[in-house]
Amino acid sequence: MITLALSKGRIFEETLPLLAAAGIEVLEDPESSRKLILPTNQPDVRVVLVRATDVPTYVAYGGADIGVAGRDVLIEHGGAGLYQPLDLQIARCRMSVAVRDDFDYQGVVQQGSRLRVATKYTSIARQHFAEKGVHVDLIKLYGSMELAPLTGLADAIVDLVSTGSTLKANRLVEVERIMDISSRLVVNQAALKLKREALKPLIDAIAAAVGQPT
Ligand code: PRT
Ligand code: MG
Repeated sequence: MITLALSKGRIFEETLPLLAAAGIEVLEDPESSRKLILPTNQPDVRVVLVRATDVPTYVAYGGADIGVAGRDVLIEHGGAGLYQPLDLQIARCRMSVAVRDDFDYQGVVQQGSRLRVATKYTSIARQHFAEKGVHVDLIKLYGSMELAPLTGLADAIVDLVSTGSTLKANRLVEVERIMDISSRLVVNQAALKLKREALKPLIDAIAAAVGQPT
């Protein structure tokens, strides 16, 4: 049995065509089913639904053999125990710094003042500002980062941006792009050896579907 960990929403939706290219069809829709384990048309392949941030944990500890996770999630997790053979180029967005449209970010950076930054992505934010030589107080949040600069909790946020409409709706502006983000295939290192006969053709078929050799 091969267990594939996916999160509901964009990652599930965008992984489906790649699975189809590998001959795998998920037999239930996670949006209407309450099941957390979904069967596929292949009796020896099943999908487990977990939170996006839990995918690396499931795969690293062998709760799933393989999974799909965003680069943001993988950097914050650290990636220990995971083999990352493929960038799937799905669920693309960017990690950016954003501030209120009336906040002088460049001024604060040039003066060398401390910056209060709210984010879910503390590792990425810490590294980014350390490289710039900007002193920051990081405030860890688990969601609705956009609210932090509007309420005075923070001067800036580090968050994912795709269309930019969430920032715009909250009168925030993107002042720096930190990195491009897409989702990757992650594989449990032990499973890759023990279940190689089943996993290798699956990884190869997905690689062919995204146009990358393995
Ligand atoms: O939503 P939930 O709390 O259940 O979990 P999650 O946010 O971790 O999962 P999900 O499914 O929302 O995101 C899974 C992965 O998709 C992330 O880890 C990213 O790698 C990737 N991804 C791609 C995104 C976005 N685009 C994205 N736009 N993840 C989140 N967003 C959010 C962003 O945080 C912001 O709140 O969408 C908002 C901005 O979108 P725009 O279009 O208004 O700019
Ligand atoms: Mg989300």
